[in-house]
Parts: sequence; C-alpha cells; structure tokens
Amino acid sequence: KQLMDKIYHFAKFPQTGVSLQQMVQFGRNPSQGVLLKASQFISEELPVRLARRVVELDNVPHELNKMPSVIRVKNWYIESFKDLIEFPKPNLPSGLKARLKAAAKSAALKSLPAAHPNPSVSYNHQSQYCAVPMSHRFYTPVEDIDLPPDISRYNHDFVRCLEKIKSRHDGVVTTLAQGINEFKAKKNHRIIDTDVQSFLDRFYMSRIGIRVLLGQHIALHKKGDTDYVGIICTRTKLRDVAMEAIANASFICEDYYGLFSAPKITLHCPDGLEFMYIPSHLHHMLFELLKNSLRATVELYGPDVDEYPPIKIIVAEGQEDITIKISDEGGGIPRSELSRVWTYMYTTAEAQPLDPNFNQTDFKAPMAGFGYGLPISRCYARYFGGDLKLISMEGYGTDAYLHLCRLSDSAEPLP
Ligand code: W6P
Repeated sequence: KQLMDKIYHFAKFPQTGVSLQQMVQFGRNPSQGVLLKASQFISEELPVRLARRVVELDNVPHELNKMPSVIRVKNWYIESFKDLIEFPKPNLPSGLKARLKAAAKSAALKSLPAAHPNPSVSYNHQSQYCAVPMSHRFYTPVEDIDLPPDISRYNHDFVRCLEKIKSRHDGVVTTLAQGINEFKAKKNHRIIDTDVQSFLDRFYMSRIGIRVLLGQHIALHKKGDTDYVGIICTRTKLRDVAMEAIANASFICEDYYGLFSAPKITLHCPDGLEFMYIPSHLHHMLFELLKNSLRATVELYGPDVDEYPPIKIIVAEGQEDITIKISDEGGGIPRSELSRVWTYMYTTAEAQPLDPNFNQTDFKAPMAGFGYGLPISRCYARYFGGDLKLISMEGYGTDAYLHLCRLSDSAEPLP
C-alpha cells in the first residue's frame, strides 16, 4: 500500500524530544503566534512518532503482530498518521512567515535548553541523547503576533483533529493487553520474553510522550488554572495528590475485598512541598503502588483481622530528586520473583473476585488489572528522568522507591 510506504519513509526520521522546561517556557500565556508554531511543530513531529510505532507493531516478534488486537492498535496509529499528513497546511503570508522566523530565532538564542540533570535520559524516548533538541526550531516562544482569521481557524481545527486522535488511542493499553493475554494462552507464560518486554517498554514510553504532546497542545488552547501550563502543574502539591491516591486506592480495596476499612496508610510529607510535574502521572503511579501494597497486606492477613499493619509513605525532598518510599508489611516477594514483577507477561491477579454471587453487571474496579500497573508506572517515572525500584524482604514486606526528578527547581539557573 502507498500509505504504508509513506509510513516506512517517515519512520526513518529521528524523533525530536521536548523537555518539560521547554513546554513550560513555551506555553506560558501562549499567543496566537505561539500556538501556530506549536501546531507546526506537532504536525511535523507526530507523524514521525506515529510512523515509528506502526513499523514496530508491524515487526513485533513471535507472530504477535498477527494478533487481531495488535492489528487493531496498529490501524489506529495508521489512521492517525493519515489524519495528520492529510490535514491541510495553512497558507502563511510571507510577511508573517518572516516575522515568526525572526521571533523564534531571537527567542531560541535567549532560551537554549538546560541540559537534563541526568544525562542518561533523553527526551526522544529512543535513548539517543540529543544535546540541543531540534524542536528548538519550533518549540520556542515568539512575540505576540495577530494572526489572520484563516490561520486562527487552522489552529482551532488542528486542535480538534488532535483531540480526535487522542481519544482514538484511549484504549491502546487494554487492547494490547488483550493481545498479550491471547498470546500467553498459546505460549508458556512463565517465560519472560525479553523481546516482547523491550518492545512494550519502548511502546508505552513512546505513547506517554505522544500523549503528553497531544495533551499539552490541546490544553494550551484552553484557559485554565494559573498554576498550570497546559497539562503541567508548575506547583504540584505532592501531599494533595498523595491524599487523593490514598483515598482512591483505599476505596477500591474496600470495595474489592468487601472490607469495612482498608489497611491504614500514613503519609509523612514535608509541609508545602511543591514541584513541577504532571499531576495525573503522579497520581497514576502512587495509586498503582498503593493498590499493590494494599493487596499484599490484605491477602497476607485475610479479611477478618481487627487491624492490619499500616502502609507508610515517606516523602524525602532532595536537591535533585524527590523520593517517595511506600512500605508495606504484606509479606514481600521472593527475590526470584522480583524481576517478573516488571514484565507485561506476568500477573498474579485474578480476573475477578472468586465470588459465587458474582454478577457481570456489577462493576468492580480490579485491584490489579492486567498486572501492567508496575511496568507502566515505571515508564511514567522514567519519562521525566525518575525511576521506580522495589526492595523486598521476603517474609516481611516490600518497599517501593519512587524517584522523581526535580526538573525545575525555581532556584535552578537557566542560561
Ligand atoms: C508487594 C508486591 C508489591 C509490588 C509493588 C509495590 C508493593 C508491593 N508489595 O507485596
């Protein structure tokens, strides 16, 4: 197919990373000119990223690429690629073009990106470290420029197109999980396939990057909270997000196990700790870790004890990192099982509780869905230069360490 040739062609181009700092610098009080630049950047960058995923999905090992659900996911990527490259480009008057170029050039000189504090981390999700991202051509602030109405309309229509693309891909994780499950049913699922593993790590990492770009661009077009630049909260209050995650995980635990109250979760967090992050990512990771700790605790002690050993969350604020330790006394994991916890092929979770009165229409949020929570949480952590580690004491409990890179300490000097 001609389209597939085009996709394979686009997939050869390098991807261009955008850092959190760039997005924040760029997205504060975006003018029409800034929004146009952002549209231009995304309309060049996104087809490349999507094309690369199509090629990867086309070439996954072990005939996984023939699974219907994998093909479904691939078709979403193909459709979105097509939407983007067929989207009519705006016809910029030459005067406007020159002004945008000049504005971007002077802004770019003023705001060269700060090197990432952790040089092993790249923003292009492919482990090729770029010292000066190419995105700088586009992803820079420009002075306020009034756009002609047809260009404004282009900006608006382009956002609609991106919204459509974003929602088209909402089901990627569950659909791919189905594919992996079908695959597991055929093969010995105790085997950790490193090819499948690294494919999924890359795939989900890339998906996070794509969705951050999409979400950020869409959010820039909406007026919101002043603490937010797009989807990034410049003053993410760790305590608030953690309390929310505690409430949600506890509720799900009580619902799932039919408990009057879930194990207690204590939170020790420096007062007023704020940092730049995407709150939904933080919530996702904490929620996932807490569910694991709750599950281990409840399953070790059973549903009928008076009191469970509490789960403790300790937050430490360093210069480089904010580290969150979540400790449970749920009996731990044997060391030999620890590496399997990070695999997408592994899950100990029952699909549904073993309840004879179980009714399909009763929705119970699973305590541990497809067993994907941990590897995907680690992708989220690594995406912005952090990491997630587990230390287990078999027979006692587990400590999870969530390291978050403090990307923009306000004291950080920017060149
Ligand atoms: C466990 C297993 C686990 C995984 C992730 C986080 C916490 C825990 N506790 O027993």
